[in-house]
Amino acid sequence: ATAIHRQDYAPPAYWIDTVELTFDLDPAKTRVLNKMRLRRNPQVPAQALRLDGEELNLARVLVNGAGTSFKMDGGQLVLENLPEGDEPFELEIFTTCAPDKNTQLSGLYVSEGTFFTQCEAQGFRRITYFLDRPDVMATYSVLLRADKAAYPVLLSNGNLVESGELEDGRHFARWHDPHRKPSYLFALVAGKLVAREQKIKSRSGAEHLLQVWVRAGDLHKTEHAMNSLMASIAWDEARFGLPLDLERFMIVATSDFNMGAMENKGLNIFNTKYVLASPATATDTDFAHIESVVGHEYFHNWTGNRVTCRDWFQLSLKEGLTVFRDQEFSMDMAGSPSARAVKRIEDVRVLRTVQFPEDAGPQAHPVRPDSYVEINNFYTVTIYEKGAEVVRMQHNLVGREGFARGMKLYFERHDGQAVTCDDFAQAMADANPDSELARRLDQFKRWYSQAGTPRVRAEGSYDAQSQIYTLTLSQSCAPTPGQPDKQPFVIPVALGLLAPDGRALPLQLEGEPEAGATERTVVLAEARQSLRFVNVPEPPVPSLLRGFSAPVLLECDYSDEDLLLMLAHDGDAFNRWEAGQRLMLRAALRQLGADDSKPAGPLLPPALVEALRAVLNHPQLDPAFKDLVLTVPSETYIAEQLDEVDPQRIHALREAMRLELATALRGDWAAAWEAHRDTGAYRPDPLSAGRRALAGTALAMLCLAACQEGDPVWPGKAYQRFKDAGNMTDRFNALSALVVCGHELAQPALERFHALFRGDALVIDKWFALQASAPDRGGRALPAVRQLMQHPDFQLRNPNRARSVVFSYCNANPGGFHRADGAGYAFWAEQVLALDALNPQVAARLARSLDRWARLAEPYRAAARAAIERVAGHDGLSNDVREVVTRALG
Ligand code: HT7
Ligand code: ZN
Repeated sequence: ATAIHRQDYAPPAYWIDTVELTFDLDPAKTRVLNKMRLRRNPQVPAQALRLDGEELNLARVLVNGAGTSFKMDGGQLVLENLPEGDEPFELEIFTTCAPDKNTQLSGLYVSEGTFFTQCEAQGFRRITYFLDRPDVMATYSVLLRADKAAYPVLLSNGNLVESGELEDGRHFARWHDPHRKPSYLFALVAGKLVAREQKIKSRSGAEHLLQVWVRAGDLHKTEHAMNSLMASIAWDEARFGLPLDLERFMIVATSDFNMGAMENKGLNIFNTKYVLASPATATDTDFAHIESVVGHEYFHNWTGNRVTCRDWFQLSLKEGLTVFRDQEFSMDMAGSPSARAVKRIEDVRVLRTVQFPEDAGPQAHPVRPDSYVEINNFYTVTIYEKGAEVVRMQHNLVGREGFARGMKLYFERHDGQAVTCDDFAQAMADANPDSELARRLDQFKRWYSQAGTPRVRAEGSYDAQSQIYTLTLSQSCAPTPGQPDKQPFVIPVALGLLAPDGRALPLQLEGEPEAGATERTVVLAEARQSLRFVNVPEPPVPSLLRGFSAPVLLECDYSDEDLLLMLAHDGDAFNRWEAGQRLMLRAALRQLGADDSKPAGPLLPPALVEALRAVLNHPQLDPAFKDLVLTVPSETYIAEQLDEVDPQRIHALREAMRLELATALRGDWAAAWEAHRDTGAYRPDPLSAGRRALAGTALAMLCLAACQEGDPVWPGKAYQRFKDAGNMTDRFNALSALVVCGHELAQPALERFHALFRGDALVIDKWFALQASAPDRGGRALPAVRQLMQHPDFQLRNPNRARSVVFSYCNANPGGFHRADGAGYAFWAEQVLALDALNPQVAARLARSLDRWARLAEPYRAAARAAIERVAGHDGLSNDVREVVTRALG
């Protein structure tokens, strides 16, 4: 397969104005009639029409009603004898496809007897021949015909125009979407479904019908999704003035889906995981994810659908912006400043533990990539999460009002168009001509073109006599594949200065007439820059990169005392949390740097333990925030700080640190459990979710300490909690506490859990995932995983189930996966190949588990390399997996 390059972009040779699709739906052989009106693009030299197609059976091609000659070339349907001139012409194409054979879940497929489509990025070409690229936008009319008993509900984009009966027990529905759209936003659904409905009025007084479609037994689990949709609609109108532009907005849930959800115009299709929730079956995390994914897909209606991408290199134009919008939505919904900070910390944790490693490894790519082989491999954390950070920095540089102005201009200029990341940044800058963004736009755009995480180094010096504090900031960025040299980035650094007693000092830069606020954002744009703060009465501690104002690695030689001061007093909740993380990380790295793997004394310094105790017992702090502060940095995050990684050593060390925290704070954990265990009637709001999270961590810590000492009391309490919990969060936390500490009550609890929730696929996914990520205990994880795969409920072809077992083991169980005998890696290779035969997109995601193999210490490194080579050497590998392993081997 050949790479596609951004620089080769050329506009299409033809435009497609209208598309009339007729489907005769049949799982084994669906007939598709595609009638299009096309015209030549006068801006492009005359040439043949080349239509994309994949796994289609072509029956007939007519041009203006008459047969025509055509040829096939590399899967494309090529038409050379088309009418000349600028007049539109009609092209009719008859094809068939086999939805029940479609295990890739791209194009038209069947899930539990219902037809679904997934067209992003290039699935439409698996339904009919088409110019399957996002800059070709057309108006769609769709006629669906199917057996009425088997497929009573027939849905497509837009408005229902007509429906009725046909002969032989069949029926039809005709849909028309008034909005022009690219093919990747086309959708249809046909099957036995029921809907929760809600009528709403928007600010303008327009009425809309909202529907959430699910299988009959799931209707009672759709209230939260519907509430989330209504909240999303209200939020987008209030914050950005963007109304719902459709009479009908539908969400449909399927249990077979490659990703989270899809923003098809007016007919969003969701993984059931992000729709279905009841207090008895879904955790607080599930509820929060549903709110943010429903929001994300809804927000795409403007950022993605009304204004779409010119080509797939611009994917972050819609994804980065829409992630930024869903993050802001969740923060605004969370309400309190502390709940906002918790959300920000959670988002940054994902960025640092998943995106930073991607940006430092063999798959590193810019937010706007320069080339790809398989576009599905580029739905990455860099495009999504780093892309959102790039939008957030623009927001920080122009301010909240300025950002709203920029959005308004963006839609004024580009509504109905397919555009580029440059167009977005230009609109932001033009709407804010006096901003730092406008002044430095070209340089700022390096965030789109240069891969890698910049490293910012901060050095401070205080002169008591002049009362001047000088802060020197410098930046660098390591080479990434294909980009050996990096130019300086524009880095907004939000900062404050803390006095030795923790007070926030007013900030006055040299040359300014008077002191201003206690926080400000400075812009680092050179390789090295110095700032001189005047009238600083005492040597300050700099609180830098507040709220994680830029996606960089910050290095500063803080003393332990500085960090303890920030942990106790920093006015910025993010940096307060960050100080605790730095202290724990420092303790971990100290031990990893020691020759002896057995620590002489405690791993966590007593002052840190006391500081963490103070946070845990603090009367004012939010429980969710406490829970985050008391969580030891992840193994991936610790590993990222090292040049050579011994995963077993890191795992053992982190477990030892957790045990120390569990035993040293035993009484405090018990008090926290008592104080937070009851949250009253279940509500998924951030405050009560935070209380449950802290109670869950407390219980886990207490079980850990107890199991270590053979004390049966806390495991007994956990088992009791597991049995009588009133909601899934408490029940699952108790179950997990037993499994993680390895108590004998874990087994009966697991059996009981399965019996209670048998038949509820999403809950059984949790049951599988918990066991697949359970501690290794002398090599037991891998055999346990193999056994789970023999369970009658296991099936590899269902992506959620594959993720719950195979991905959980390979990505969320480092102690079990990184075996010295290489058996974990051999299992990975086996599963990548097995999945590749069914679903290359999902296989390619699993293939990413060994991205960072080259940094592993021996014997892991050689074994990992051998496993990757085994996959790479396999005949008939998909483009998806081949691209990943080729990059991995470099
Ligand atoms: N825009 C959607 C992307 C998506 C997708 C991409 C490739 C293959 C399958 C897929 N399902 C959904 C999801 C989103 O970001 O909103
Ligand atoms: Zn998206």
